[in-house]
Amino acid sequence: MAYENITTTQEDRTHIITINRPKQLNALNKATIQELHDALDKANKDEGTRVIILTGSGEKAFVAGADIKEFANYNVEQGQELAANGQEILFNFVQNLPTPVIAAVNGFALGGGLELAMASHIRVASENAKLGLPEVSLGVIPGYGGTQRLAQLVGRGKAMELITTAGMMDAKDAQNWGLVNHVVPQNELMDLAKKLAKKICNNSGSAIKSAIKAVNANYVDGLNGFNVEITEFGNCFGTDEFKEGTSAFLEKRKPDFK
Ligand code: DAK
Repeated sequence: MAYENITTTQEDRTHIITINRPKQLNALNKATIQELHDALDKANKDEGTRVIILTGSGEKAFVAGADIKEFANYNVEQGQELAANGQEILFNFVQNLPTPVIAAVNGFALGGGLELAMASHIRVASENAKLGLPEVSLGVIPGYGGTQRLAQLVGRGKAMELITTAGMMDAKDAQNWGLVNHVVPQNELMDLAKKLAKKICNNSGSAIKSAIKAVNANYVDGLNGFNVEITEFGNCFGTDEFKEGTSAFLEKRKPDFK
């Protein structure tokens, strides 16, 4: 599939998706959101892919937000429709993807960019990263899940401060607040993301899929996360990977998860 706004590469079992609109600091327009959906869907369905890394091209930005030029003229209906559509095809889609997604935040992650990073399962950042939800400075609010996910990650008080001041956190602050897991110099960022990906690849894909479902269940209205955990835990016992994992342990060898 030919993409105009992203590039994709496969390294062993890790699929790397790079948002590639450097002149616009990788801002997300509708076409980019659709391409990201298509690429993530394809990678998730590819049996040779176990982890996905999302990053931005260049050294300045992961994603500097939704494309302001594109949404500047939307009306109320278009705003609601596009927020709902974007949440479904990209942001909720990423959060619920059975294949783990690591966001390698290589610079500005603002607005929709931070929302994309927050929807990802793991976030790592370069030292120059700046993260924020500046939407209220434009007269809108975060529309791709940011009001919910930021509060879940850093707590309601800090989320309120960051959103209402339209401020930016530097990478170290973001790490201290639990918004990103690790901070490294920019030239080490992809190596770190790939190292984490490699560790994930050594484990059972079916168990990871169940774990993602169970963790996410806490954030779904009407679902009891503990009950989902019990169901998913039980399901693991019916998988070949459980048999392989336990046999490998008992036979004192490394498991070979296909
Ligand atoms: N959209 C479009 N173009 C952008 C952009 C953006 N978000 N961010 C940067 N650019 C473009 C700039 O216009 C500039 O283009 P040229 O003028 O060269 O043509 C180029 O990227 C370089 O940017 P700067 O010259 O501004 O670079 P600086 O180093 O001076 O500043 C910056 C970097 C990241 C601090 C600054 O560019 C900036 O403040 N960018 C905007 C950040 C921002 O406010 N992002 C949007 C957050 S709001 C919706 C759902 C969700 C949303 C909206 C609608 N619907 C469902 C309808 C979410 C909204 C947001 O994400």
